Amino acid sequence: MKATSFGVLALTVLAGAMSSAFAQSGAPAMTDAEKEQAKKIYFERCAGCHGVLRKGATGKNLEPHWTKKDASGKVTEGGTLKLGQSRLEKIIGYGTDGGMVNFDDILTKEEISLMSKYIQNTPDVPPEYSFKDTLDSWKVIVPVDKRPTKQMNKFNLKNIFSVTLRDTGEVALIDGDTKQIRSIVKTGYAVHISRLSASGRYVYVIGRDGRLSLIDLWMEKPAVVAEVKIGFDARSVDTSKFAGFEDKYAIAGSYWPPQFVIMDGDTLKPRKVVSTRGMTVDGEYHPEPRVASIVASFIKPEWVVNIKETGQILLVDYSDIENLKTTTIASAKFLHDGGWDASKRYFLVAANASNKIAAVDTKTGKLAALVDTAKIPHPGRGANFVHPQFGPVWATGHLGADVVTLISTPSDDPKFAQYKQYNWKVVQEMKHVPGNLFVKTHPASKHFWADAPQNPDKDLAESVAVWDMADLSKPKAILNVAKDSGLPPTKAVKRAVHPEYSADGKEVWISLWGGKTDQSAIVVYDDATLKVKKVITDPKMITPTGKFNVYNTQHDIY
Ligand code: DHE
Repeated sequence: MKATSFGVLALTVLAGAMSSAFAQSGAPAMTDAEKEQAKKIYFERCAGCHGVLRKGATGKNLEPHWTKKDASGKVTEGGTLKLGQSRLEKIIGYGTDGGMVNFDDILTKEEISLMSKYIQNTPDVPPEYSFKDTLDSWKVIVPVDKRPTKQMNKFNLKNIFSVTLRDTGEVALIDGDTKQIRSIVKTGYAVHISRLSASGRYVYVIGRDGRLSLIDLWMEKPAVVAEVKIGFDARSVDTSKFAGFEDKYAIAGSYWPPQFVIMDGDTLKPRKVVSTRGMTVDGEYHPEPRVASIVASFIKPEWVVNIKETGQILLVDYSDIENLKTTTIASAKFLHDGGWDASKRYFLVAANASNKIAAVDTKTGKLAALVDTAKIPHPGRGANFVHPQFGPVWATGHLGADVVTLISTPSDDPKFAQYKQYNWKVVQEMKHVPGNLFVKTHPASKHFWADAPQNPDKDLAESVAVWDMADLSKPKAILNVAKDSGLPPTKAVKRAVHPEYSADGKEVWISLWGGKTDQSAIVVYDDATLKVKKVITDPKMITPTGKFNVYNTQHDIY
């Protein structure tokens, strides 16, 4: 906002058409319309990392006490320079070394200026979302007794991929055998993940807007059979997978309000809402402890629910949901994504602000280890393989460091007894590049894949690295996925993101995540030869990101 327009805005305030922003000493004034626009952009682009209340997690704290240069003349907050309009505009436009991406190719100059003003104003506290709100939003589109009693299509369901079409609010169900799109399903906004029921029949898809959609793969053309809105902002979902509870329950985690919802698995009828507000591992109250990753145990009727801001890992026992029992395990902040070790007894989750991986022993219900790693671990679900020198390892990549970390994991198999001495130690750091989000391998493969979509270098962001797990000292192969796709070059980065294996472990699918109006693609590689097998470029496939192979997701194979 230019200084000359300030007086005009002040008059508007007096006329009563302004937000309360002007009253917040020293914060740039905004009209109600500007504030509404900024609120929408903040939710879509910023809240995921910085939090609705802007207390910070993956991203920095953005509360006015240090975004705003106040009239008191105080220039630092805890030794850090207060930001102010022009510094904020630079950070939003060009990003930072600390992992903040540049928004100059996503937002206009005016939007960047608007957002810089918005975050110097006090955040609004959004409304709560009650059990009744959840229940009122619940819709069964096809009742259970009207659904097929057997598979009505001829697809090889095991090898279907549920693909997030991030900017269209859809998922594409792509046949892994033929590479044909079998169905495009309307879902919530910017879907985050798809997860499978224990039977592999139902796909659960959670939108960032909290809309959970249940897709029945047995229908002739798979479609949504039930829906519910579990909150305003969400990222995670899973189902009950323990013997006797298959397909019985679903659980979805919300960022705002900070809570999780337990539902019936086949209808999504809400059964229970549980708040996650409470004390951090440091003993401080946090008003917005968001639900990060959730995973279903195979060895107990339990979900592992990771609470980001408190650093508490909850083991939620669903054997009696009317009398819910929860074990709370203190780990470290801020919990984000994670996956099972090869035995599926230990769940390993990134505590990304502490540069640690927390491992929970789901058999004993105790913390097994807190392992120090390089900066900002981001495993996705991680990847398991048998290291030639150190035995079973679980791997994580890093957003903030140029390595892939290999951590030795315990095994009951006597053939691995010699490796016990390494358990829970970092046994190797493989050289990669910063900006990695996902790593992947498969029990049938000899290769290990890692992307780098957040790397500031365009070539690196458009490429993936592949190691030979039998000899990790061999130079890794770098595959430029954008070039391999044969698509015309674009100014916007086509981020190569999220390697995902086919059910048989013979192909690796990589999304090329370009601009909303650019042609995107999924590039399918032959895992043995590292040659391109197929480039899927259907015009309907807009901004593909996460891909979830039914069989691998159902059985947590990675
Ligand atoms: Fe994700 C997993 C949160 C940005 C693609 N992401 C997760 C999980 C969480 C999370 C909590 C674990 C879910 C689970 O296992 O139950 N992601 C967040 C954010 O808060 C963040 C940083 C910012 C935001 O606003 O959402 C964020 N994530 C992204 C993206 O920008 C990605 C790259 C593209 C997209 O589609 O939005 C992205 N996240 C993914 C994917 C997974 C994921 C593909 C699942 C990985 C898997 O293999 O299971």
